[in-house]
Amino acid sequence: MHQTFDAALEINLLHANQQGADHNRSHFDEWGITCLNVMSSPGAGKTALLERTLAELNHELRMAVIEGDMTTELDADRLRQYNVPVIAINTGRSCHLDARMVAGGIHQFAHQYNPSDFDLVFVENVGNLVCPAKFEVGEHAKVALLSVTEGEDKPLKYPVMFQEADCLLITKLDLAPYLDVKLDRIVENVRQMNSHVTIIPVSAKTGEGLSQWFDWIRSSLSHYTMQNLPISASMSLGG
Ligand SMILES: Nc1nc2c(ncn2[C@@H]2O[C@H](COP(=O)(O)OP(=O)(O)OP(=O)(O)O)[C@@H](O)[C@H]2O)c(=O)[nH]1
Ligand SMILES: [Zn+2]
Ligand SMILES: [Zn+2]
Repeated sequence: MHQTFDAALEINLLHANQQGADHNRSHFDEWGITCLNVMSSPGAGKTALLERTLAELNHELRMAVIEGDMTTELDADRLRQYNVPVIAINTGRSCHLDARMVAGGIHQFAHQYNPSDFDLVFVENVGNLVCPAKFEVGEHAKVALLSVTEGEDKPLKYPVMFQEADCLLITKLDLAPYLDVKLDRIVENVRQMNSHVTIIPVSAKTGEGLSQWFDWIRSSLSHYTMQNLPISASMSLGG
């Protein structure tokens, strides 16, 4: 009999992946790096957002990118122009990055650079609205993008990504006037799936909303760095 879905196999896969993700996160914690996993369907604007972010936060933060793509280095080459380390990972047939692939990227990064010199690593996941949300890679927080061109119903039809996100960026805001899309409905549908997520409408083209995105990055950085200070350091900070 043809079986399309094997729940036990999926549970085993996710369990093994979780261990790999914990390993990756312990590296980031040891180096004092915050890791953000950036996810969306293909073309929602992940690379464009990272281009603006690398350009505008370069003087303030030391950043690197682990760039996942199925076969090309097109995105990695776009981001390399911003003079930050970009480690490209080709996933081949896989439609998402898993913890093991990202571990390869992290070890390569640590071999080429001194990781303790960095504050922030972005993982740009493979464009796919479903699988990336299920496979943790060792990130501290998940950032999901939904472009206004995708339609208001996507949070309802593809709930996992929206349930998992810590920050949701509604992208390509500059295009909203040309579409029959209501921003309020997108926000309402996202809220139905996740009442806590921070929602920020942005345009990488005009720059609208980016300062709020940068503030969210700053606040998550201080949150995770404080959490991961060695006990002696956090005690001495306490008084
Ligand atoms: N008008 C407009 N276009 C945008 C914006 N952000 C991205 N785009 C365009 O949308 C297309 C896809 O953007 P990318 O940044 O490559 O999208 P991506 O999510 O990285 O795509 P994949 O990595 O292939 O999944 C490009 O043609 C961008 O120029 C925006 O804010 N406004
Ligand atoms: Zn991209
Ligand atoms: Zn997949």
